[in-house]
Amino acid sequence: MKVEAVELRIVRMPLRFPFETSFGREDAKHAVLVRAQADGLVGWGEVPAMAAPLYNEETVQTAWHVLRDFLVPALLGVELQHPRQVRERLRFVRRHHMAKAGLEAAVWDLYAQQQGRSLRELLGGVQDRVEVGVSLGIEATVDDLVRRVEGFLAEGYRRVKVKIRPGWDVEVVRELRRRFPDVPLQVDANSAYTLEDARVFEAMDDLGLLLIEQPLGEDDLVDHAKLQARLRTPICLDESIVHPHDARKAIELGSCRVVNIKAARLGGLTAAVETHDVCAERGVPVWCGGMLETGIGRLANLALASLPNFRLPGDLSASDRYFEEDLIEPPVVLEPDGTIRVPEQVGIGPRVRLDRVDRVTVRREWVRVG
Ligand code: SMG
Ligand code: MG
Repeated sequence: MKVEAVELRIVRMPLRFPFETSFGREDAKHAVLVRAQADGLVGWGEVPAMAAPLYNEETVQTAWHVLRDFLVPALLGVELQHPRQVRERLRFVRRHHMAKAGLEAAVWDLYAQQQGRSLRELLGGVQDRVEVGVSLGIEATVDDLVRRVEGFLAEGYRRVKVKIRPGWDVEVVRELRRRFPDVPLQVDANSAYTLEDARVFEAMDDLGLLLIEQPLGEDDLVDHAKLQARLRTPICLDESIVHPHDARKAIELGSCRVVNIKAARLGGLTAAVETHDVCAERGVPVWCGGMLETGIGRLANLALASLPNFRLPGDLSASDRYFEEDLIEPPVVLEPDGTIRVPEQVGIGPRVRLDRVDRVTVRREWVRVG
């Protein structure tokens, strides 16, 4: 298979509700969509970067630049036997994992269609539905947060994750635990603390949390190991794990007991599967993280989350958690048992509604051979 042409688009999708984390507030989801053509087929991938480099170093603009000027030209016209070869082909560009992941995802979708198979099958997925949870941003008041949690529980979500930051942590989580004594609950700090704040996490240690996600610096496996040694609650790393070998090192150091897997952060589905395997071999459970993806990225995440070592509910909510109208049809929906079905159709599954993509596109350009 040879990719003949790639269309890049920057899209901006208004969020139904603003989403606030320890690093800022978002009113819209920005992404780069990658539409790749080969042999009369079209494959889609998503770069779920943000408008600003707050979660990691990438933005939709950096992804646009790196895709347009380096990654896409390096892939066009190249004979590929399997999408796993994309990672090697793009290795000459350092980092820019989200940009790489978006392009690789489009090739996975193309290849799956060419083979007449689902992405789930190709990746080695074994579950036909995956357990999911909802991720909640920081709200104006604890009462507002409680009301939002009630709403999502009523919709059928079974696991709740809340964002924390200094000043919005122990008291908030304690109150949630008081109001929802049995709900599987976890927190995500997005690197907002240092080891000097260990008492914050010690104070949360008896609240029965599933895990504490990325409490400390993204580049700090050593202090995470020190913190984990002081806690019974598992630490889960997100931002720190950008390569499969980071997972191995974190596990060996004792920096975490659970790993969040995002193909976007790791540079693609190939690296995500490898990270899954590294963790599985060491008996460490993983779960699928999210970046408020549009349906395009969401479907790929679902396929990934069907691998056997995804043993905790993912940040994989239904399309209507974030969007009035998703880019795919049918949209991703929550089943009454709090799961989401993994598509069985070829490729990523549901079709992409180009008319809707057009409506949210703010920039587009074709990149072709020559
Ligand atoms: O996709 O439902 C989702 C969002 C999940 O909280 C989520 N993602 O650090 O895990 C994380 C955050 C990163 C994005 S915050 C804008
Ligand atoms: Mg996180």
